[in-house]
Amino acid sequence: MNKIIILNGPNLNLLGEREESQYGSFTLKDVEKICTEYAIKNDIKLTLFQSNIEGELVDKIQTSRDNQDGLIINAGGYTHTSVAIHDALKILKIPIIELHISNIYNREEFRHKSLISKVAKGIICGFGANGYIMSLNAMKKILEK
Ligand code: CA2
Repeated sequence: MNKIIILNGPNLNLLGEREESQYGSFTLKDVEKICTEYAIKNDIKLTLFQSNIEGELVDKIQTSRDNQDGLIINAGGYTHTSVAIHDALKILKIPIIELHISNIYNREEFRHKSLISKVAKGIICGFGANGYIMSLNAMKKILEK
């Protein structure tokens, strides 16, 4: 059974509460529910983790070295700023998928730069909540090879 972790960064716990035009009306709980259902159907051991704290995300990435087969990350605003998250991901030997709910390339210029992309196998962005399932499906295919 493949083990996949999905990490969600700062402010994603607020999904569904504000900025619905940008991020949709679904909550983080809704996202976690659809991901859990997908994991059960596809025989994946799924770990879900959200934090607003950069160091907690770094800790989780570090522990994923030993206990995960693949990592999916929506690092939120840290995508564009965090050298610490970039460095932690770079050390991993497992595949990494970068995920965003919105299309960061048709938004403000400061979102066009991602420090995660340099260490990710691929990027999924702009597909709303469906991006989470798309990422799980992509990771499943990578791990089946
Ligand atoms: O599109 C994405 O998934 C982002 O990673 C979301 C981040 C943003 O900083 C990235 O540039 C793109 C922000 C998540 C904030 O989510 C909120 C949800 C509801 C209300 C306020 C913020």
